[in-house]
This record gives sequence, structure tokens and C-alpha cells, in this order.
Amino acid sequence: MSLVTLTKRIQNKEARIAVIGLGYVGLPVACRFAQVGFEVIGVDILANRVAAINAGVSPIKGNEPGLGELIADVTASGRLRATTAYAELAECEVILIDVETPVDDQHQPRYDALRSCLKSLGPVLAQGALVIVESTISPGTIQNLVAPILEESSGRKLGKDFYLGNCPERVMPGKLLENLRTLSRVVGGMTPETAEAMIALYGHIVEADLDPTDCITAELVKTVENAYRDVQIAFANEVAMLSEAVGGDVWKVRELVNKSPGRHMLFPGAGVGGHCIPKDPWLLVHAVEGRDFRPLLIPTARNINDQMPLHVLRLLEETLSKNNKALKDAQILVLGYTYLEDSDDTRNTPSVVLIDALLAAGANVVVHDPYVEAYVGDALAMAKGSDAAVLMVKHSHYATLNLQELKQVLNTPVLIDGRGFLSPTAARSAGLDYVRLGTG
Ligand code: SAJ
Repeated sequence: MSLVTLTKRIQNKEARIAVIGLGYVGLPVACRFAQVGFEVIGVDILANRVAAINAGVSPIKGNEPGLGELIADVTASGRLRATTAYAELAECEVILIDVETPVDDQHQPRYDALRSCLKSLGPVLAQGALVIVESTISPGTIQNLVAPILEESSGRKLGKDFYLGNCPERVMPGKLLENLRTLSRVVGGMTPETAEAMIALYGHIVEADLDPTDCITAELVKTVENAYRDVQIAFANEVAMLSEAVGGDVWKVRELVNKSPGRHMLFPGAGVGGHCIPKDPWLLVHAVEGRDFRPLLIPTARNINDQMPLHVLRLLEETLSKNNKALKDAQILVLGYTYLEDSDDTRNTPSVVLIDALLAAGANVVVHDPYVEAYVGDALAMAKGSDAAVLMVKHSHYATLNLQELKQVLNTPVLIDGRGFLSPTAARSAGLDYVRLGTG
């Protein structure tokens, strides 16, 4: 099928769509195309996830407004069907790939899921099909990995027998459907005509700009936008540590810096977690691995952010010592286990780095988090007998913490605020030895 014919079939919603990878990116996009009238087949390797979706039940944790109802609707109408069998994609003319693309502890991309998906797709890839990678990938991956594996596994020629593009996702847990509809998308095609076909496709579900470009630009934009945020946060964190050293207050400094035109300093904190910010900068710099040019700023920013939980540990150790208490055998209450405030997402949470370091130092650890089942409870009751409390996540819940009571129940009245979230005045007037990250 020619790209012109395919584009027409996309415009008329006749093209059959496949989505490979039914996680927090693939499932919402499969549902949205089904909702607007396409026939969609979803493929996932997890049989229980496939079964849940076909039963109209969302397998995605957390609060995702509208997603549960949408899954129920589109599966009941038969517009979305999930399967574990790639053979069922043989008739599909558009294939979206939404599999995980993690990096390992050596900061190397792990493309096992992507490779496996491409090798399974190749043999059933229909003539004239359009394949679009939505997963976040290192710049150059479409050209150097996706295209060769697809040609090899399908025996088809890119540009003649199938078309290829990259349209990075910009979803956020808690706002999956909203972001999918309202955020602009970079639409990278291996040819301009491919990008046009992709625009016809996403135009059915995206109400924001669709910016046509080539694949390398699309791969760069996604990894750069998150590396940019990571560097911004690292800058705030370095200014926090500078402020501590010179007796300043980074929170005041940030507020006044941002009054200067064009300044938008972000918040320092106890670390940077989540599913994308810690990963995407490494995908970006991987693109030039082994070349003459070696990025300095982006890896350094990653290292600054990664050590912030250990900076909080130092603040804790110093403050306990002033209270004649050692870390060893102390009991420490960690307030907040998720990576982000008012979320239940714990992926790459900085709290784990602090907890592991506390245990390695011989401390006993109690964890509280109102959003994590294993750690819900009464924070004040958990504080009883503890030698310090450390706030790692600025959950709204902690704004109502009774600091007078906290002082009463703590063995040693130490409170470390890793997010600049609590009131120093209120904490100190309650008699707590309150230390705020970034304040000397
Ligand atoms: N963080 C700071 N200081 C800040 C902002 C965040 O320390 O000023 C920390 C958070 O505590 C968290 C981590 O960084 O541990 C990530 O926070 P985030 O606000 O960046 O939230 P994410 O991880 O959900 O990032 C997503 C990204 N969206 C996509 O990849 C599609 C990111 O590109 C968005 O900029 C971000 O949401 C957003 O703007 O909310």
C-alpha cells in the first residue's frame, strides 16, 4: 500500500491500528484511538494484563481520571481488543510501539524489550505498514537499531515496503489521558510524507500542535526536554549546597533570583526520582558515546541530583551529633517514600537511597507515606521513640503535621526538611532542632 493510500485510510479511520506495550503510555493511546472510532489491537507480553483489559478493567495503578471508564467502553464496544499474539497484527496498517526503554546502573540503555518487540513484529509486518516508536530512545536509535532490525526480521525494505517514525510520548502519571489530548507532539518521520501520515493519525486524538520533523530531531527533543529539567534541578541543588556553606537561604535566594527577568530557578530538594528525568539524560548522552565529544554538564547534573539523598544524610548526621546522638543505633523516621508529592509512584525514588544509606550506617528506619500501602499510618505514632524525622517528599499531608506533638514524641527533637516544605518558625517554636536543606 502506498503512503498516500494509507494516509487516506488513516484520515477515514479505516486503518487498523496496533499498539505494542499496554503500559501507562500504550494503553491510554490504544483507548483514545478506539474511542475516536479506529479498530485497535493491543499487544502485551503479560497475559494477566491482556485479560484484565479484555475484561474492561484497568491494570494501571494510581488515580487516572477517566481511564477506567474508557477501557470499559472501548472493550465492550469491541473497538479495542488485547492479545499476547503478534500474529493478530498481520492486518494492521499502523503499529505504535510503547515498550519500556530503561537504562541500567551503568547508565546504558537496555533495549531488550524494543529488540524483542521488533523481532516479533517483523514476520507479521503488513506490506505498506507505518511503524511509529513512541518510547523514549537515544538519538540515532531509529536509524541504527529500529530500521535494521525491522528490515532484517521482515525481509521488507524501509521506505518501499514499510514506513517508520518516532513520536515521543509526553504523558505523566495521574494525567495520562489529559496530557495525551492537550500536549503538543513532535512528529518525526523518516520522510516528510511519513510525518504527514503521522500528523493525519495523531490529529484524531491530539488537540495541540503536531510538529512535523525528522526522526533524529524527535529523538533529541524528548531526551533534551528532560535533560534540560534535570540540569535545572541540579543547578538549584548546587546553589542550595553553596547557600548552606556560606550561611545563606536558598529558598529566599531562589525567590529573589526569579524576580529577575528571564530567571526561572527550580526547587532544590532531597533528590530526583521518577520514570523519565533520571533516565532520559543518559539516553541523550549515550548518542555520542565513544565519540570525540564527551558531554560534561549533563552527566554532572545527574551526579549532583543522585547524591542529594546523601546530602540529606549528612545534614541528619551533623544535627544528631550536635544533639550527642550517633547515627548508629538511632531510629530515624522517613517522611515520604514516593518520588513525587501527592503521588503513589515510587519509581526511582530518592527515599530508597537515603533508607539504604541509613541502614548501612547501622540506623533503624521507620517509613511513613500516606500514598504507599506498606507505609500508611499515623506519622506521630511512628515518630514515637525516633531520634529524628526526615521529610523527603512534600506531600500535602505533611503540611498539617502537629509539630508540637512531634517534638513531644521524638526521643531527640531533630527534624530535617529535605524539601523546604515546613515552616522553620513553627518548627523551632515547637522546640524542634529544625534543619532545612539549602539553609546555612
Ligand atoms: N524535582 C525537584 N525540583 C523541582 C522539580 C522536581 O527536585 O523543581 C524532583 C521531584 O521531586 C521528582 C523529580 O524531580 O523527584 C521529577 O519531578 P518532575 O516534576 O519532573 O515530574 P516527572 O518525573 O513526572 O516529570 C514529568 C516529565 N514529563 C514527561 O516526561 C512526559 C517532565 O518532562 C515534565 O517536565 C514534568 O513531568 C512536569 O513538568 O511535571
